[in-house]
Formats: sequence, C-alpha cells, structure tokens
Amino acid sequence: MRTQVAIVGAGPAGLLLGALLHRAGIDNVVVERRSADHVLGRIRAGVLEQVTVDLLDEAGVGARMRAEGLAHGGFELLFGQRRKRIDLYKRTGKRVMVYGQTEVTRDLMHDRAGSGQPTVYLAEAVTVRDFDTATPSLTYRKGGSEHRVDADFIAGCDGFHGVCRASVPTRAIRTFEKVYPFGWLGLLADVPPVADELFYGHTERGFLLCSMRSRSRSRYYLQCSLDDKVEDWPDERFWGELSRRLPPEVAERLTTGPSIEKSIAPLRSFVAEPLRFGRLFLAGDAGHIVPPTGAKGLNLAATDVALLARAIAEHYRGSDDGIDRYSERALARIWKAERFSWWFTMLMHRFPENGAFGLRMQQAEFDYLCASTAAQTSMAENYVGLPLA
Ligand code: RFL
Ligand code: PHB
Repeated sequence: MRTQVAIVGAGPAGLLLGALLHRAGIDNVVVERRSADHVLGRIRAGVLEQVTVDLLDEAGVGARMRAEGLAHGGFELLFGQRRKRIDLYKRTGKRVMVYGQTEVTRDLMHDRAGSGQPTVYLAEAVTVRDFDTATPSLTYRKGGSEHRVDADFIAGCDGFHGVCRASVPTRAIRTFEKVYPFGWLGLLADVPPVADELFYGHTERGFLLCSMRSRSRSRYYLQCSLDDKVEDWPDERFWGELSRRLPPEVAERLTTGPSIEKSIAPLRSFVAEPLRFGRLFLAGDAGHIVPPTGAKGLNLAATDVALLARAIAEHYRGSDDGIDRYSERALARIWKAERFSWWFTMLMHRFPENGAFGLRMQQAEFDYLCASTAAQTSMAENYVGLPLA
C-alpha cells in the first residue's frame, strides 16, 4: 500500500492527525496494534482546553462534544481544611470542556470510518523503516501475512510504550524524566457527580479528585501507593476512603454506586528531544508524558498534531519551514505544560519523604495562591491552556 502519511497508533493523537490531514486533502493510513474496542475501553482524560475544542471543530468532529460536553468556568481546590475556587472564566475569559477521551476517540473513529481513509486494527509487529531516507515505510503482520505501507512521512502517535520512539538510535535522542512515588486509583460510576465543578484536594490521607463525564457519570481519583493493586480496592473501600478525604459537608452529598471501571495509573513526567528524526515525527504521549493533575496529556497530543498537520500541508505546498520547526515549536509548548503539571502535582499530593519542611512549602504556596489574584490568574491561564504557537 502507498500513502502520503503513515500514522502509527489510533489513540486521539493518531486519529486527530488523520482527520486534520484528510481535511487538508492529504491521504493517510492508521496502523494500530489493538482492536477499536480495546482503544475505546481505556478510560483516561476528561478535560479539553479551548484550543482542543477548536481543533476538534476544525477536524469536523465537534458536533456531539458541543451538544453533550459540559463547559466549566472554574474548579475548586481543597488544602487541609481550606477551600478555594479558581475562577477560570473571570481570570482568563475562557472555560474548559468536560468531555471524555473515550467520546473524543469514538467521534474520531466514526468520522474516519466515513472518510474512506484506511485504518488497520490488530496489526502485529509494526516496524518503521528507512525514516532517515526520502522513502520511509512501515511493515506489520496481520492474518498470518506481512504487509507494507510506503509513505512520504511517518507519524509516531503510538503512545509512551510505542515502537516509534524506541526505533530511534539512542545517540539521536535525549530524554528527561521524573517518576513520582505514588499512583492514581481511578473509579468510574454511573452516579451523579458530588459537585458541579471539578474538585482537587490535598488531604492528610493523600490527594483526591472529583471529576465527571456527564451529569449522571462520575470519575473519582485517589492518590495510592505504587504497590497497590486494583484488587486491593473493592468499591466499598474506595467510597469509604473518598468520603474520609472529602470535607464532611461535601462527603454528605456523595452518591456511591457500583464501579464501571477501576484502574491504577503511575505518575510520570517525561520529554524526548527532538521530536523529528528525518521523516519520522513523534506526537502525543510517544514524545512526552505529564502527570494527569494538570489535565494536559490529551490537550498536548492535540496541539502537537495540529502543528504537525500544518507542517505537512505546508510541505505539499512547497515549503519545509513548518517541518523543520515542528520539534522546536511543539517542545516550547510541551515544556510549559510539563512545568504546570509538575507544579500542580507537587502542590496537591502527599510527599511524606519531603518531611515537615516540604509540607510547610506546600501550605505557603496554597496560602499565596488564595491571597494573590496574580497567582490565580497564572494558574487559570495554564489550566485553560496556553495559546498554540
Ligand atoms: P495513546 O492514547 O496512548 O494512544 C497510542 C496508541 O498507539 C497504540 N500503539 C501501537 N500501535 C501500533 N504499533 C505499536 N507498536 C503500538 N504501540 C502502541 C496504542 O495501542 C494506542 O492506541 O496516546 P496519544 O494518542 O498520544 O494520546 C495521549 C492521551 O491518551 C493521554 O495523554 C491522556 O489520556 C492523558 N490524560 C489526560 N489528558 C488530558 O488532556 N486531560 C485529562 O483530564 C487527562 N486525564 C490522562 C488523564 C491519563 C490518565 N492515565 C490513565 C495515564 C487521566 C489518567 C488517569
Ligand atoms: C478526568 O476526568 O479523568 C480528569 C480530570 C482532570 C484531571 C485529570 C483527570 O486533572
């Protein structure tokens, strides 16, 4: 098979890139290792920045998000006994959209099925080849036979554990990493959310987050030990622990119910530099990871592929400037989101190993945030998303 852009991975990065390229008249093939149902079964992000909302509109897949998504003009912070609402709209004139990654992915898959652009699911042994030449290709195995896709470019949208970044010679790439000493235990349930807005808490028992997918579906997270297993957390234990971490006046409004999904995610900050290797580009989690506290991962994936789609379209119009500057432009935005996600993570979690001094620093940071409009504006500006370069 021959195409213009071969895309590895059918997560939000790969599918959105495919949609943006198709809209620009550029043919592409998506090759994914898992089944479509498996991809849709992963419960992940829930908060979209305005830039991401606009990109989904631009890709022609924004209608259901506009109808069903919940626009939020603020969120609440709890630190010990103190509560503070961050007014996103008042500080920035912008809101965020609460609409699940699963639904974004479903909308993109639906659009792609109607576009006629090929998608190969359950592709085994995907291998990217000759990306340092003008004739890159990828191969995969399916149904017992070997297949090959020749392309002008390869987009590595295959997530943190993908094959693309791993195929780059180690001398050509530099990586930066911080691993946090805890995880997030997430639970999804068809119960009404405990509050109208998101609620992030730092408590003596650890971090908590009350989020949602709709007015009748809630998503909750608890800081947990990296040694914990999902089996250690039957629903009753989860609800009991969440109630203990919430302030009593909020806990009394909590509706519990059977979980639909429960999972544990480790927290990591990671960046690879550069993001371009000849005709191979990395985008989304393939090139960087943020801890989920700042709700930035999916949004960064969307802005990476927006820059990449523009750069590739420019190439076919005769200029390689966008391609040459993709890595630098994307990384400038990525590092700022890394900083914000790290900062918010360090403020809101329990770090017993940082001792009493560490806790005092967190308390002072929270005090400052509560008292300073400038600090709230800075937080709000980062949370709603920095402009796409
Ligand atoms: P994905 O979604 O991991 O998709 C990569 C795809 O590539 C496939 N793949 C391969 N395909 C072919 N060959 C191979 N060798 C392959 N190896 C892998 C995989 O099967 C997969 O389908 O990466 P992508 O597209 O870059 O998207 C990134 C986002 O998924 C991620 O950043 C977000 O989910 C992060 N995130 C959040 N982001 C936000 O913007 N807002 C949030 O509120 C938010 N909350 C979260 C999150 C991530 C979480 N977890 C579980 C890490 C909450 C959590 C708990
Ligand atoms: C979610 O709803 O899954 C979610 C929301 C906000 C975050 C992280 C995850 O910061």
